[in-house]
Amino acid sequence: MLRAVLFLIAVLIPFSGFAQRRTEQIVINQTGFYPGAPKVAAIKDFKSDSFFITTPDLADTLYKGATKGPYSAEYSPVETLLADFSDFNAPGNYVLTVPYLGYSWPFEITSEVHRPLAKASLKSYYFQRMSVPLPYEYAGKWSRPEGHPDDRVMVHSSAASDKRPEGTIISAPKGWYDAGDYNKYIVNSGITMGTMFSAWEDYPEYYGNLKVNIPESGNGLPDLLNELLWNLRWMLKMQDPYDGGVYHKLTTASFEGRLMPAEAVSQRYVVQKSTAAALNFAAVTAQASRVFRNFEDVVPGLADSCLKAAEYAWEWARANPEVYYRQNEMNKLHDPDIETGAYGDGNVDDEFIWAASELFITTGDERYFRSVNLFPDTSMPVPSWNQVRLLAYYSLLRYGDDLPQYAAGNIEIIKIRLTRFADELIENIEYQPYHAVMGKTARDFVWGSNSVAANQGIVLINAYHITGNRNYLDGALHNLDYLLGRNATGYSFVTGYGHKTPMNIHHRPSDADILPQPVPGLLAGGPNPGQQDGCDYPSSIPDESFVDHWCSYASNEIAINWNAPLVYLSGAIESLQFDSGYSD
Ligand code: 9MR
Repeated sequence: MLRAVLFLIAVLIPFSGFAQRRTEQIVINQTGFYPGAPKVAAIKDFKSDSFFITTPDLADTLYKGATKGPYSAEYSPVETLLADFSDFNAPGNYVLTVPYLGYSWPFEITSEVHRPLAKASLKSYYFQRMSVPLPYEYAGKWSRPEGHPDDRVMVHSSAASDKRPEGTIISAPKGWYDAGDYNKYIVNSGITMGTMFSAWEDYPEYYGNLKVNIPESGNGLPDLLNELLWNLRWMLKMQDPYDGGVYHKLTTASFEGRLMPAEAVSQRYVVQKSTAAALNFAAVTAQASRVFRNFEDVVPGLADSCLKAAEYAWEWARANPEVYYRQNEMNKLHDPDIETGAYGDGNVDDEFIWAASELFITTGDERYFRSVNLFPDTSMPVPSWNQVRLLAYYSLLRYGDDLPQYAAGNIEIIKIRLTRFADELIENIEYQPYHAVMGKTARDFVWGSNSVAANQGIVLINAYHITGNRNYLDGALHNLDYLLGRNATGYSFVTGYGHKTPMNIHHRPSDADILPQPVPGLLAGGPNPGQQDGCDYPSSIPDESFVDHWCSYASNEIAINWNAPLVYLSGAIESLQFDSGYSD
């Protein structure tokens, strides 16, 4: 029946013609769309009243639409037209053509269209594992020998204590490489773990069934939790058992060269304890405790040890509320100098809020709730490694109905403010050049801007949970479309997903191995007009400040805290596709 209808349409619409070459001026989600979801492409710097959806061989024209626009952002001279074909919902493979301009990358319309991405973005963490070989069975052509056993880590002089003097050797194996570099940072593990534990807590049914072919698959824990456990095991080792404090990071003194993990063997150190590290650690282990409580048969005792660790770190942070990690100052006092990522956060109010909230939810202990001011101001800051207040709000919302009555007023305030913020985010997106929340302001384009897009998506999904209003979910999906190609660069920013994807990503194993294809499922940092790497960029316009080159660690690196909201966004949308009508 469907075929017959398509044939009829094909006959009725005259051939679009004049579009015999692929053009990069049409930017579109290069993977595809759900049948019942919004579907939009952007056409850069070209005038046309109409557009067409055709089969990839251009033989059959199935849909004709009128363009809208032009639209532009205040920070860019580029004008776009928007091609909205949301009411075309026949499953299949297509291209979008514009007369006299050309046709787009092919894309698919199908239900479960983002399932491969949901899996790959999670599987990317397996590829970041250290202290274990990645055999062919799980890693395919990206298999590699073990790197970084981290069983002989030295206590740096900045971290020395009576019980653990400088030079003490400790063991802190496992964990994930933070990014394109080979170090592990507690602060950045915090938001990463919190975001992915939240994916579990919000969508247990979906993740309960999502298998990504890792060694632990089928052991009684869902793969998402198996993967999180790999990093949690490392994090637990970063706590000083003698005082509860947590080392800020485990690192080499300088970044390693362009080597495979097994070849990068410089001495590793744990450095200075910090309040930010203790609080990130406390939040993560408190959340882990309640999550693993439900899997006592598979990981006996883990929930208890996590909670003990969380409370111990919390006490340390309360006793040491202003121990900041200031690398330059530290280097004046201690040797060797440490030059790797600092993740130095000069304000830990939000970390206190997050840790207190997770501890409160897990223990029900009113003390935690009373220990912080949940609302230092009325803003709803989009999460980043140094701003985790919303992670607290998300968890409080999730457990709102189970919390004591005295918390109810605050949960109401969070609902109101988060929904208001979501309204601001989606306001006028239909007039934006790429029809996305991302990029409404130039301020979105920071180092790791793609994680801003993904985290805005999570804000909107929370607003959808609160209200059931599909406009918020649509906004989240539009930001996913942005990440997958409907943006000013025309890149789908996820390695291996889409047609024009980063091939020279700043990721040491992908660079140092002999394969042309980078490890799949990794999100590039994204456009960043700061251009702090000093590389040669094609443009200085904020939304075009991206270059697919190894040199560009400020726009083309990967990082666990950027991939995590992509895991959440793709998994959440996949999980919500049926309720929202996307898959119909
Ligand atoms: O994501 C971090 C970004 O917000 C900072 O501006 C930047 C410079 O300090 O560092 C980024 O984090 C890097 C970290 O320091 C080391 N590992 C790679 C991270 C991603 O570039």
